Amino acid sequence: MSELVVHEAGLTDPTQVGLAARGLVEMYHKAVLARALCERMWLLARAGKAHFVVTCEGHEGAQVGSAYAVRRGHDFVLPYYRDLAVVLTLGMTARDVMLNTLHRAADVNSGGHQMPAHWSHPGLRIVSRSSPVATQVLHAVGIAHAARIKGQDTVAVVYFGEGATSKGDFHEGLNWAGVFRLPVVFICENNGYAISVPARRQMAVPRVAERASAYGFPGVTVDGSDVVAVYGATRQALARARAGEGPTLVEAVTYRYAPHTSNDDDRRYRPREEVEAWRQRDPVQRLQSYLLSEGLLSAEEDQGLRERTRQEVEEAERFAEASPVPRPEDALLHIYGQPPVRRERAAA
Ligand SMILES: Cc1ncc(C[n+]2csc(CCOP(=O)(O)OP(=O)(O)O)c2C)c(N)n1
Ligand SMILES: [Mg+2]
Repeated sequence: MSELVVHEAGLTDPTQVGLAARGLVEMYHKAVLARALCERMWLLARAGKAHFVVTCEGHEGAQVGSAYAVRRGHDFVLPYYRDLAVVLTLGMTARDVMLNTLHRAADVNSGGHQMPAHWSHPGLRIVSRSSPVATQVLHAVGIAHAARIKGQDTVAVVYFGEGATSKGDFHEGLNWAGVFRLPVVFICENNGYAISVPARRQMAVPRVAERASAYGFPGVTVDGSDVVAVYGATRQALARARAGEGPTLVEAVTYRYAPHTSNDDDRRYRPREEVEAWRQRDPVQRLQSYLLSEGLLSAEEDQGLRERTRQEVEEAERFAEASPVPRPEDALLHIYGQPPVRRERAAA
């Protein structure tokens, strides 16, 4: 297991992981867009327009950094509900997110059928998940095994929180992937809490990454607020998987600033000082400072990017609000191969 390297200021040198300026600015745009969408989603929840929101503030470094390493539309990605910035980096748009948040019929994820934040997009190979935590780990291992049998060079990339690593599904999935050296990358976003339960009540080891050694493959821990470090670790894990060398467990240490979901009140289990301390290491601000100080983005360009992003979110919200809600008679669409016949009609 690697030691966690934390750069209190600045970022890992991007040239070490093959990242050029253009890539960094693209990542920054995705992170800024995710943050702006999150802020808007909370307002929509408070206004009663969105019945349930899950946001990712604080996780952008872990999410954008890892997703940027994926071969988009080629590798299969199984995100979890927290992964708004993952799906944006893979190619979902602000409109896609708003149609999902406002439960519209045109929602690409499920046409308003699934719970919000159950991300999926067939064209981008983003695979829908079930609500019970960690079940997507087994789906990813199955997809990776299928790729192996078919001789394809696709990798399955699966995301989950540290709370999910207490589930049997996690251990069964890692065990199988280790035994068959499958092309799968396990990405844990360790934010220290599973709703109100702190990590020390979930596991008796300090790092999730330690668990990989029990299944015969490497585990690495990276600073989740260093977008470049996360990219580098994920890129390496994907290369290993594609070369037939088997799985890797990547643990990105991060924090969520907001409550678990719009149904949670985190003031009951987290001191405000703790949240504030993590905000000082904000992944989006760190990337912004790096770009400005290295002259990769001027203050004017930064302002322009933020303004365009704000407009993108506003436009997406207006578009989704004007878009029709699903029709009641479509409630069973895509659920059964043969729609069930109502009992009284069947009896007649
Ligand atoms: C099997 C199961 N148990 C409980 C829940 C309720 N639940 C939803 S999210 C969650 C916390 C998961 O925490 P973690 O995996 O650390 O992810 P985070 O939300 O912190 O990103 C729980 C307990 C569930 N969905 N499935
Ligand atoms: Mg967690």
